[in-house]
Amino acid sequence: MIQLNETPKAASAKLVAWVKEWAAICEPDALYWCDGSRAEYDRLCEEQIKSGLAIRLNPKKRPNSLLFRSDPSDVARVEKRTFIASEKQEDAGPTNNWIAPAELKKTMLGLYKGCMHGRTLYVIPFSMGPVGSKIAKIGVELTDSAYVVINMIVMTRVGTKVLETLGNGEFVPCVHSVGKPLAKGESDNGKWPCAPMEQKYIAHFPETREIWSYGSGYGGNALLGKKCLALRIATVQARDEGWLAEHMLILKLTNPKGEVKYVTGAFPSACGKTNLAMLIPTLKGWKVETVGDDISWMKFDEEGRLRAINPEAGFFGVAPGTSMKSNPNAMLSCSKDTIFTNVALTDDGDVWWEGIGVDAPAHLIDWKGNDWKPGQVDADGNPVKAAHPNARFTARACNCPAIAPEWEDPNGVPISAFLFGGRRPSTLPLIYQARDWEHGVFIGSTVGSEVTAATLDVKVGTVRRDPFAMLPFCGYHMGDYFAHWLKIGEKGAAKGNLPKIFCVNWFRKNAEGKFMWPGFGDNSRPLAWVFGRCAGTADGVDTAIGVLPTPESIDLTGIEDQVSKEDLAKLLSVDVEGWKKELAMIKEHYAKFGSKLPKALVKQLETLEARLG
Ligand code: SAT
Ligand code: MN
Repeated sequence: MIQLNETPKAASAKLVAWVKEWAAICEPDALYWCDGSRAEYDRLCEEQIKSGLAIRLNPKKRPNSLLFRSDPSDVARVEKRTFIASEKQEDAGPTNNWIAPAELKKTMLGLYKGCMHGRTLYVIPFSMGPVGSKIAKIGVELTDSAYVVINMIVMTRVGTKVLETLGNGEFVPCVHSVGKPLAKGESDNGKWPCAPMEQKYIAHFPETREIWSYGSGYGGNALLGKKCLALRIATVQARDEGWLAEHMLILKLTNPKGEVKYVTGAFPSACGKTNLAMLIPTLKGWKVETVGDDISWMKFDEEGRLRAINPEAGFFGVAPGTSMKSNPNAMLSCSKDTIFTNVALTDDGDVWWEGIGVDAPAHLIDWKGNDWKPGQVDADGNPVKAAHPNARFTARACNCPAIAPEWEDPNGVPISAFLFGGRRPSTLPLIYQARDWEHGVFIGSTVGSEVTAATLDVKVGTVRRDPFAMLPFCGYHMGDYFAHWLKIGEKGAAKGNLPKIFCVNWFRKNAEGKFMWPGFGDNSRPLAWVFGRCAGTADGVDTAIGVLPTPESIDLTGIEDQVSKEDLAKLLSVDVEGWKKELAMIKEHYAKFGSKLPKALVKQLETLEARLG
């Protein structure tokens, strides 16, 4: 093995020894310590282009941007190959896959042995959160994928400064390999390297805070700072240390008087979370700015307020459906300095995807690298998509026009409200407020969303329960996680500065199956109510399910022709029959957690049942 650069002076003996140990297992041809510099990023991009794995997009259209096409078998996070390997199965709980850590390590070490033949082992020191922030955490990822390195440079803070901050301190060790060793003289030949499905493992060892990933090069399977560290491992750390690691956007809301509140929100996938984080209000005088679009880490400050940081530095956004209409700020974020994966390529070297807001040109190269024309169908007569539905853009947060100036404040921003939401065509009102923290935890624990596409093994149209939008992201037993949320409430109650909790639903449909609420920028209207409730200026009425806005307290100025008074009344009413069905579904959902389901939540359920009459 050759070492391509010097071991950084700031690297601790412990870190160096750990790197050495893994190099001996994986047997790479070369070892390289990443410094996170621009020159390094550019060099790695050039290497990827030369090796045929990436295409440079037309710099006049998409400056400094690349397109990658993954293997068709490696296009998304694979939940069925994701494991929480706690010592006891019970600690992983009913929502996680489990294998005993010793057994899993044995299997994976067998795979790791010699897995980096013909490749370079990159060492990526990274910080989740502003370097040096008290809320931030440091990880070190070992990977044999240069694609992972450049994505980590965009999505996290990488480099020597991280090592200097780390010193001799603790880091989360993250090991990753694409699982495709090369024979002597063999190269990838422009083909995305990965291992077959049954050899893919995304493994978390919560007790030892380790992450081992093998066989996939895509997204959350491979960029280990994101879901693996910032959620699955961080939830365990947060439980032990008394803070919150959540799958939440963070937005800054400014009212016409210039007053500011920060709001976080948890939504299952396909509910427009990134759109909400970057929303452009239609309500005059209001402003939304982005602090984060996916993950929020929150710790109490001295005043008992939860302060949040976005542990990430970029957006790993779903491209299809993103347009100048649905999310102009996301479109502008990926207008330059962006890594695209599995989108379509235009003849003039730009990108295209379904729902980009402009018609497809007469010819494209699709995400599989094949010629594509509009209206093309496969052998079964189904339309062929030009971009994969989970095609992504990896864009720098600093390129987002709506990024809040304080998004990198190491102290975080004080949170006034939590939103929980899902895609619910019936029953759930547009918005309501929890009566108190415990009720809010009940709402979070019962989040559900309609399954819209064949993305999961669940039938389209059914409601999939996704508590706190954390179903695949909680590193321990979900029942204990609910208990942790209740404990945070007890801890925060004394100082009286706990965020208020709300449930939102932009997706209610009428009898004709049409959306009753326009959504997008008009979601600023319920947000204004949230602001008002936090400021003590907005009216609400206590109902069986929680506090609903009075119809007058939702500002419809300018959209009176889109939302009638009757529609608004319906959007803000309690559908007792629907809620009775909902109760039955919640009971079924809760049954999964057995004796770990906190008593306080059982009581919430009973209270709701009694209030519905
Ligand atoms: O692939 S990621 O985990 O980064 C995104 C997602 O699937 O939620
Ligand atoms: Mn997410």
